[in-house]
Amino acid sequence: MGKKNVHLVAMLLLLVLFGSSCMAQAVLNDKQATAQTTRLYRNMQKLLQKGYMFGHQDDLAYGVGWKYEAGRSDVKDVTGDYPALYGFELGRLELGQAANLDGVPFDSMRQYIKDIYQRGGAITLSWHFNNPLTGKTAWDAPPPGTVAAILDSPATHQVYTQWLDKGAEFLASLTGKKGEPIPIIFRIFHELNGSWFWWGGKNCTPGDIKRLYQFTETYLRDVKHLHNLIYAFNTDRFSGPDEYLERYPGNDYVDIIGFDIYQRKGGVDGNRQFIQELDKSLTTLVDIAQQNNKLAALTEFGYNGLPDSSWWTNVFAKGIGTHKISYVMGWRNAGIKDDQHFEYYVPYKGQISANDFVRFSQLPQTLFQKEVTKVHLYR
Ligand code: BMA
Repeated sequence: MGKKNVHLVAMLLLLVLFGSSCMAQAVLNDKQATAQTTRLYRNMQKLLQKGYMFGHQDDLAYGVGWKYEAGRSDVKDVTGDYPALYGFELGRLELGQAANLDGVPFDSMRQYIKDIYQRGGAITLSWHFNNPLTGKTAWDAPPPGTVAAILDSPATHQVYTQWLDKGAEFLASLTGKKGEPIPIIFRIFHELNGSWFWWGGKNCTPGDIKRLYQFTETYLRDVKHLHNLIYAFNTDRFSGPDEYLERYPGNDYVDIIGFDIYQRKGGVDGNRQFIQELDKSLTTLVDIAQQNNKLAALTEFGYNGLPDSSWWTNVFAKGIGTHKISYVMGWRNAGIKDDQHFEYYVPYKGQISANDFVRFSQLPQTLFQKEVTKVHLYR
């Protein structure tokens, strides 16, 4: 190759490299996002090269057989480290109640969130808010029309915005040592392709839920001036890209895309099917994320009661494989609930999958608190 050609090839290579790194750079939609929020999002993107953060819902509030013990966590009891990401739930905040629908006091939640931020963990919030048309719970889906009523009926609209005001007040109270707002991955209207919540599936039209998503985000950002929110759009399990995108409010409203999935069938077949479904769905998700410059995440997962002693490394980690996702979040360790049903998705000390969970936590691609503290998510 002549000298000229070498230069030409080198320039082309630089262009390709520069071009692809530019394309890969996802940017938050909120142009006024706080410095810490922008940094968290950027650092989450960088972390994709290392692996995925492990998250757990209500991790610090309670676990199997215990409640509200300072510093305790089932994840830490088993692995010696906290999760890297922590989920909390806002349901009943809209009613002005002191505790959420699972009994977690909002004052404690605020303190957990401050402590987590202080040690460099990431926080995500969901909101099973009541039905503003019927006044019943989030699961009160029929009659259809709640979403349309929020958009079009002044009375329902007012109830809804008053609820958002209460949410905004709590969100604004989440501040760091210097008064800076703590960044929150906000997972509103979760599982919106399923029909079990008033905002999902056949309980509203895709057009209406998109409008409500857009309205809600615009209201929180421009009327309530919240600039610490990273919006995570998420469906439940889905059949393919068409179903996934049917209710997508648009690239200008979404920063992270994810889905929720639970394993319900056990045994060799159940495991195989779960690995295949995870792999297939993550392939689609990460494709969509790359095409739209978004981050991908497994926003909620679980296998209730963890009856398989090698589930973490043999099933879950295999399903995730090498897909480039930012985090995975296990749902809550409620233990035995008031209705006598048990519910937990992360092992407690002595649980049969506990040893395997330790092995899982030691895989190079799984990130827990100590690892993310080192990289300074907010710096
Ligand atoms: C569900 C269950 C319920 C809980 C609700 C909201 O998946 O865990 O027990 O009340 O989430 O957190």
